Amino acid sequence: MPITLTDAQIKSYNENGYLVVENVLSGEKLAELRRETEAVIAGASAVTANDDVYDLEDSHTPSNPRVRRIKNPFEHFRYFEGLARDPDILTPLVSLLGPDIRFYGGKMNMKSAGYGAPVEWHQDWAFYPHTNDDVLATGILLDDCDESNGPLMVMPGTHKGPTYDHHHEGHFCGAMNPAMTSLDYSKAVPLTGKAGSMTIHHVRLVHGSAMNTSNRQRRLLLWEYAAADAWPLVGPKTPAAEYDSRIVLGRPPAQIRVREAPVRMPYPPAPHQGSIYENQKDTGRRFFDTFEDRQREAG
Ligand SMILES: O=C(O)CCC(=O)C(=O)O
Repeated sequence: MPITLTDAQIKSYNENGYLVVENVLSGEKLAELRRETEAVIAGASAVTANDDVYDLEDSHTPSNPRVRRIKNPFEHFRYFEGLARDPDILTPLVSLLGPDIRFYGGKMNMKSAGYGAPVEWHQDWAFYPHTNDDVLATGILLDDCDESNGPLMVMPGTHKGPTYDHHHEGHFCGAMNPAMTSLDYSKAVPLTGKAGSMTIHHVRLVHGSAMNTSNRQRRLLLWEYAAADAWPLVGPKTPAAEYDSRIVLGRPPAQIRVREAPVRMPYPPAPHQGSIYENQKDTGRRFFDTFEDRQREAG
């Protein structure tokens, strides 16, 4: 049975900007997600450079495939297209977004054991502001996730605060400058849980994640959803004519809803356009250690 959020969970989401919901996918459904993911990853052995599907670690070679992200899996693979519409994922969102929900986009982020790359602090809103902020991202955990394999980390309550600058030297870089905010990052909460759990974070919530230092991988399927009457200000990521095909629950809206929220546009674009990993290459002010930093420190 799909899960409906409790009043306490809804209150907590509204106050803190995040939730972890347990047992959203289990048994054969979780096994199928893992199988389908592994089949896509196996395809990376034929690839030498980033393309429309694969974002590769710098150390990737076809004989030793290292995939950092599967880009837009719903566009390339029928199974993932169906999963974006799965009632087990959508039902808990109804109390947060309303009965009409549009799928905005998604990706699978992989953090391989021992070197999986960090993601610098950012707000998704800086990448894709909408006419209102009833927008969120869900994260299905494919693997048990604890503090050592690079969980998503969130800064509670920041979804009610400012939109931070995500630019560096005049270009969007998809990362905040941690030194330029008064946030106390020691208060970050790791979103840990068993495989099959689903994280939910508000589009304005500050979040990031550290390198995976464990000997276990951490795969996270991130799906982004919006209230159907929130219209993206950046794009179009999806051609307007196809937009209603992305309504995954309920109906397209008769009108778009505009509600005030602090917006910064992600322009001019990052010199390294592509995934967040590519964008953040230009940040020049890292918070999280990378594998290369650790190697340098080890001499
Ligand atoms: O994979 C992660 O740990 C964080 C990913 C993320 O925040 C993003 O891709 O926007």
